[in-house]
Amino acid sequence: MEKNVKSSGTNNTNEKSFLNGQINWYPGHMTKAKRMMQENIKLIDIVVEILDARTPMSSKNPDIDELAKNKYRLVLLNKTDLADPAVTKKWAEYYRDKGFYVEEINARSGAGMKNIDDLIRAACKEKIERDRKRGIINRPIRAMIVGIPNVGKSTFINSYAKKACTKVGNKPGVTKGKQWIKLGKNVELLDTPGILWPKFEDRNVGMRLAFIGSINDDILSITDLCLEFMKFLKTNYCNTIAERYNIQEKDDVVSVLYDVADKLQCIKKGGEPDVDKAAAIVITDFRSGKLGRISLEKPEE
Ligand SMILES: Nc1nc2c(ncn2[C@@H]2O[C@H](COP(=O)(O)OP(=O)(O)OP(=O)(O)O)[C@@H](O)[C@H]2O)c(=O)[nH]1
Ligand SMILES: [Mg+2]
Repeated sequence: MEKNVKSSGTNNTNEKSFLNGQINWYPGHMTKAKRMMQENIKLIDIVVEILDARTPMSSKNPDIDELAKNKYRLVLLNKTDLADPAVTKKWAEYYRDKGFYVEEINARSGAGMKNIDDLIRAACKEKIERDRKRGIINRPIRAMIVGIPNVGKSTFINSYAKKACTKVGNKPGVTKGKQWIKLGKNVELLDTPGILWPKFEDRNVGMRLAFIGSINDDILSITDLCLEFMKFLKTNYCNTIAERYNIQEKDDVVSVLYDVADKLQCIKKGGEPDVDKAAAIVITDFRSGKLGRISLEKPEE
């Protein structure tokens, strides 16, 4: 892949790279994951969908609405510690308006996690009521976690299960080999999350997913990715780079990246600035929250 800074920007190379990535991204895993989800979805009552709070639209796979039709739904906006709180509020409203139960969480710290049990029960209240009328009391609600790579599915499951983690083995009527994690208030969680393939016919969607690390970094050179990210910051969160790395704000992002390389003493053997290294640091800083709380998209866009 072309890694020359000079080739960056909105040229055709980038468009092509994204298209290639879309076609070649481990189709084997993808098919297997989708099959697993289709098989398991029959067994469950509620689909708990995890989205990245920084990109709650781009990190939502549209296939899930078809796969999960007739299921109760809970949308979790995860990694809220990394996202702009005011924007996250708007996203929560946006999905509530669409009829989903929604919670803002930080699966890593546990913030927002205490409501999950009650929300799942609220979302499934029809089923609980139906069961009750038939004299069935305390039949567990069965949930499956779904989401695109890296949104925090495993972290969520671990955090949720921490309180009352009892693995129950094969149960009658349940396909062999499935593990259910028994949780408080009669909720059982399938311990294998459904991995969804992110969709990005839209270049901006692919870009945002690359920023957050949900698609392979090598779909685009890290330097090109960083320059795109810096352009986004310039428009939406200006001065972020200048403040973080203590450099002058400039219009030309390539020049800014050189300044970052200089400031961070990213230098190649021959003494040339190592912009690739600087770019990787900027992206890592964003992903770990060191650039502040940044949302990549807003519902009104
Ligand atoms: N800052 C922050 N990081 C989180 C949060 N939740 C998860 N992470 C981190 O995000 C990364 C990915 O989390 P995982 O739980 O492995 O994500 P996953 O969806 O299971 O990923 P795959 O198994 O690859 O599909 C890890 O480094 C987690 O520590 C959160 O709420 N805030
Ligand atoms: Mg995982």
